[in-house]
Amino acid sequence: MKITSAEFVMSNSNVAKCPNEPLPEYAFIGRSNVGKSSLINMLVDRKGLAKTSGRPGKTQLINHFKINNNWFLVDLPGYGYARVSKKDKKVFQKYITEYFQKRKQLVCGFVLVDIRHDPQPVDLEFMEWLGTHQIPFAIIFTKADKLKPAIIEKQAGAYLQKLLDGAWEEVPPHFITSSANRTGKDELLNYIDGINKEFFSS
Ligand SMILES: Nc1nc2c(ncn2[C@@H]2O[C@H](COP(=O)(O)OP(=O)(O)O)[C@@H](O)[C@H]2O)c(=O)[nH]1
Ligand SMILES: [Mg+2]
Repeated sequence: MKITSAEFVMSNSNVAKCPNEPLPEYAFIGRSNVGKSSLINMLVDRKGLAKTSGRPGKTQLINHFKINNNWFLVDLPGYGYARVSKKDKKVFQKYITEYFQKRKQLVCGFVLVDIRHDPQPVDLEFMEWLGTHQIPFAIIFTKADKLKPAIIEKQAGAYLQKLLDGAWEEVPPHFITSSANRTGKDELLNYIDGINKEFFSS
């Protein structure tokens, strides 16, 4: 798929106020600094479209970008737990769970994980939460440029094997990417293109 246009539409923390056009939407989620904003910029070839930062983000907003006038990419802030003081129970931040539960246009969530790291509890719990709520998602391994080529597939394979050793019966679709050297761009855009075609033909 060729990207012909990419524009920022709006930021907000209220799911009800997100764009109401019936267009397919893809959301990027993961811990702060995993590379969500960089990946969006890399995919659409627009440096600085999504704000990137060396420091974990402070703003908690849902950012919509309209691509090719036909579908949306959504940049979310890093997730983490919000403590429910009463029972001291850990839950995900409200705007994130609301977004994933209420957003009808969402066709796929992309859960980003740093390819250098072993599975982290917060990522595993979020994937489990998505599974429980039957929200389709794929895993995107980021920062592949930080590993030697021979190690990349091995590290991704080990990560997926740990999912299989845990609660998952099969591994979700997954992609190996690097925003720094543009690895995985065509694969991801093809994947999105396929889902878009299904969306518009149904
Ligand atoms: N080496 C390398 N660094 C990256 C890559 N993607 C993001 N970064 C760096 O990681 C930091 C966080 O990136 P950002 O996109 O803001 O992460 P976000 O918080 O998940 O949106 C920045 O310093 C980026 O330059 C990548 O593919 N390779
Ligand atoms: Mg970001």
